[in-house]
Amino acid sequence: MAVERTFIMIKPDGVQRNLVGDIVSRFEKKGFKLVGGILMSVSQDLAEQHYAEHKERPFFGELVSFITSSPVFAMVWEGENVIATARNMMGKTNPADAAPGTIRGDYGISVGMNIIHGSDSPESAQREMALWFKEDLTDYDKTVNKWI
Ligand code: RTP
Ligand code: MG
Repeated sequence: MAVERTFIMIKPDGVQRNLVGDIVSRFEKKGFKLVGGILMSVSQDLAEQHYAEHKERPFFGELVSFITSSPVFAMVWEGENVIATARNMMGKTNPADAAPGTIRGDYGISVGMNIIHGSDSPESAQREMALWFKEDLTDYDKTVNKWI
């Protein structure tokens, strides 16, 4: 299995509800490596580009206004199979269907405010990392990784 990178974003509700530390901790404890992270306000343009695949959906306007309403914490995580594993750690899109033990299953109630975004494929991860992280990501060795 190849080492991958994925784009993860803690949405405005997660930042406002003080879940940044818990979520970062889950990915660290799992064994993934943080290679980029920034707390930022999201422009209308960036939000629309990020969710472009949903632009014809009825909830698009609400989704964009939610993502631009308050800062997000955008990250890139690296590790073996990290794209699919991060999605499993997040749980199903609707927190009502997300299993306990997942981020959305533990902390979310509504589909509109579901705390976290994660890339859903290698193609999405490439596109989203290029969109959100214009500067280089940080390459470094983590010696602990030989135990994972
Ligand atoms: P995300 O892109 O945010 O990681 O979520 P996802 O892949 O699990 O779900 P996706 O189908 O890509 O939907 C994007 C976001 O749109 C909102 N949504 N609202 N009101 C609705 O019926 C509805 N459906 C989707 C959710 O916040 C979802 O995360
Ligand atoms: Mg999605």
